[in-house]
Amino acid sequence: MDFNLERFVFERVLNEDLTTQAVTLLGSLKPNNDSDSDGLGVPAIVRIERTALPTFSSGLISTTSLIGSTDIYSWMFGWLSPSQDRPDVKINVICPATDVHIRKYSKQQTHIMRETPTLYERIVRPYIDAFPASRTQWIDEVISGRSEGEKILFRSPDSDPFGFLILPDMKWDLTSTASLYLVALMLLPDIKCLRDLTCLHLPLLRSIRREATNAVKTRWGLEATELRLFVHYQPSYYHFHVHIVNANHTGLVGMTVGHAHMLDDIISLLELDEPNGPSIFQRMTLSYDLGEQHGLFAPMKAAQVDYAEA
Ligand code: M7G
Repeated sequence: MDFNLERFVFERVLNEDLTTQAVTLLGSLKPNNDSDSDGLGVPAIVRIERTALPTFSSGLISTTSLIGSTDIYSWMFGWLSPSQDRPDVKINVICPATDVHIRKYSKQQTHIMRETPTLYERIVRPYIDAFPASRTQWIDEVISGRSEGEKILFRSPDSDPFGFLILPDMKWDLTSTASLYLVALMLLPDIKCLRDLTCLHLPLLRSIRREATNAVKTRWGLEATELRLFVHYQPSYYHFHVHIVNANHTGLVGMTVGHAHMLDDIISLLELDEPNGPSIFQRMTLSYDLGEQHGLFAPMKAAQVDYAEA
């Protein structure tokens, strides 16, 4: 997909993050062919975040250079002035953006939800099952090799029922080891989330830990202790994956207590499980924060027990 940001028509600011000096904009991208249209474009989210500049300018991006692109997602460097060697900003574009994207990236209050196994069965599992396949289209593109094929760092044999691949996450700029961010994606869609994990998956989880550590050590010279491996609950995409991040790259949105679960802890908990009984993740209450715009928010909020009265 061709992204010429001059075709972006700004509508409103979805969010501004003063800590990272990032701004997320909603607008539309006009079609390439001017003659074809009544001028209406497709919804687009453009998130502009600072790279290593001492000051931020929201001025016009004069040049862009694509880092990667899959399905409706593209990420690129941007130059505010073409003379600079180093890019000024990293830009993520989602186009066409769905309502789910717009809600996810909008500023919102979060609440802590306690999800018992019963609430999981009654509310969360049906929500996951109803997720449209289009939401994980980007994962199909990557696994089939149609997208980002040249970036794959490790891939299990396709015959392996618990196979996975490792590649740079689109959150990473592929350049700075300090912000190294990779993702391990299961080849098959059977495991949707943390709740599905059992001790049968221990070889898979240990294998992800081993291969991620090896790949990072060989290519970027980081030790195992310099990596933070974690799993999100709730994730944005219900196709099992593990986040692999430089341990010193902290303060990211996806690292809050409750939302991020250390892979080491997950392995350790599953090791304590009885081999034939239900998994710890099928038995425990999981607590996490949920934004008011999240699709699970309303039913989960309505089902919460008031602990002040319990
Ligand atoms: P998540 O926990 O489901 O959602 O993780 P999050 O976005 O709230 O963290 C999915 C991970 O996949 C995130 O770290 C995304 O940055 C990453 N990711 C998402 N997309 C659409 C792509 C993509 O197209 N390519 C790559 N390489 N990574 C992606």
